[in-house]
Amino acid sequence: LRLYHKPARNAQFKKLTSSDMEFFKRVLPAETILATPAVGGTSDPVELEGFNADWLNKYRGDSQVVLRPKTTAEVSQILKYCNENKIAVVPQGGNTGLVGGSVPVHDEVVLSLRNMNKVRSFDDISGIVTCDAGCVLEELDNYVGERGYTMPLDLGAKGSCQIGGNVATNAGGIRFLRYGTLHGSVLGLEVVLPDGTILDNLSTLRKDNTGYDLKQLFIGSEGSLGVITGVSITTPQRPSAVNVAVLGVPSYAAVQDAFRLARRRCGEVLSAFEFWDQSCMGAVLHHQQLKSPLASEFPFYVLVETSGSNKDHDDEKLGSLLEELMESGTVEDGALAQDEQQIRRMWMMREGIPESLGKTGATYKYDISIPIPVLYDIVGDIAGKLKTAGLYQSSADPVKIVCGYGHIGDGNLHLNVVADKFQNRVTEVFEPYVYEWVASHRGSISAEHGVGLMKRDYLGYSKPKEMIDYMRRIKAMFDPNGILNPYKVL
Ligand code: FAD
Ligand code: 2HG
Ligand code: ZN
Repeated sequence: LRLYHKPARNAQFKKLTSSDMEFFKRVLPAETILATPAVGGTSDPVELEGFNADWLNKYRGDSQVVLRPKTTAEVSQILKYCNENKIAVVPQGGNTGLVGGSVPVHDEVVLSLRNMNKVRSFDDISGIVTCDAGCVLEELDNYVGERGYTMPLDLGAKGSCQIGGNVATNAGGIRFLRYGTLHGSVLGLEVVLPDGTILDNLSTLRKDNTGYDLKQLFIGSEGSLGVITGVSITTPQRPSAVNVAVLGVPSYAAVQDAFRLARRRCGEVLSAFEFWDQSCMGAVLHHQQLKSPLASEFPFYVLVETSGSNKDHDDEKLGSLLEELMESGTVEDGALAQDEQQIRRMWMMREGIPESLGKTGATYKYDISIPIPVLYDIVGDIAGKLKTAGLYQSSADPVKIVCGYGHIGDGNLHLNVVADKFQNRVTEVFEPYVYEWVASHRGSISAEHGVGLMKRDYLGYSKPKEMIDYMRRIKAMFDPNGILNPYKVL
């Protein structure tokens, strides 16, 4: 059984010895080290399980040591030592990544940022926050929220993912439509390189054209170039008026029409436009114990959110959009949230999808960017292929759900296939077919989740050889011994 292709251990990496452990004990407080008896420690291997297994329960490493430094200086000492001794290291944030990038492949040391979780400064006038990389996204959002601001990104994993992990994956999420990419909102980074050098670029300047913008290289580098220890990021004003509506839509063409009209009518206050299909809805209602706000089922659902500063103005705009959509038949039913609790429930109907599919079975995830008009075609295409292969016809078949959802406004589809377990006969139906399909539309095989281990062998479907060669050169320049997150990305 092959869950995923696991590259062989690189024999050039050192296996940990007691002298390595002694070094770690010298530079780190005892309570920040987890080490199993296999390397002379006393931790129960079960304690390390959470650091070795990913959120999907698909990728699994065999690390015997987890280091949880509290300061940038400690990170620097650890990396310098590991680099000199060719000890492989996996930087880990909240371990919510979906491409097998955050867990070891073999016995790499896990360097967890969870003890670096302090806000360093906040500027009340500009809304710029500077913090440790291990701050949990939701906690940061609460912190800036109390001061009248909001984080420019939001995602279903907000309760566990860390800002450093978000930056390392260049996470997109549900506010991307409004606030754009982290390449724009991150103003500065503090990064420790494998040789221990601390790159202090924690700028809080909006404008700084003093040559190459090195921090951009680390945004989306997935722990392969350096360990991000500090982040400064600009945060927008927290909107005082938020409206959310869920719409029942008869076709994918109508989803696009609704998006076009939403932009036209609510452009300046539109803050999210998400969609999902009936298969997702079935799973989410069941597993989150929610009730649909709509009277019947629809092939597609859309969540529209407006965020602004004038409730009456936004109510009027969203209200007339909904009227127009209903009158034209673009939307067949709709519900507008009446209070905070209903807003949360409607968001749960969208954000609860990954977890609900995970509760249904082993979930294959494809996170793709494609021009919006053909984006959903792949879902029917894959369902058809699985049916033809005799894998998705009756309840006895291994495939339970084939569904699509995502950030339609950003041209980003999440194609998910849920099976009773991960298995070759299912995988072979859509890999590498999905990647070939994406390449034929000049799309991206990773819109927002990254490459990790899952897609490193498929990078060529989205990037020309010359670009991959330059990526390799950049990797070799920052990490000549290849100790940082080996086997991933490239
Ligand atoms: P981890 O999972 O721990 O790590 C991810 C990668 O970053 C790894 O390669 C790791 O080595 C590296 N890394 C982590 N921290 C650092 C650091 N400090 N320095 C250097 N490298 C580091 N993603 C989206 O883009 N949009 C979404 O809407 C979205 N929704 C999600 C919903 C759910 C329920 C889940 C489980 C995941 C979702 N994701 C989404 C995936 C997304 O990549 C992560 O949630 C998040 O950005 C990863 O942060 P993390 O702290 O958990 O990082
Ligand atoms: C989301 O948008 C996340 O919910 C997760 O990016 C998507 O699990 C997925 O496929
Ligand atoms: Zn997403």
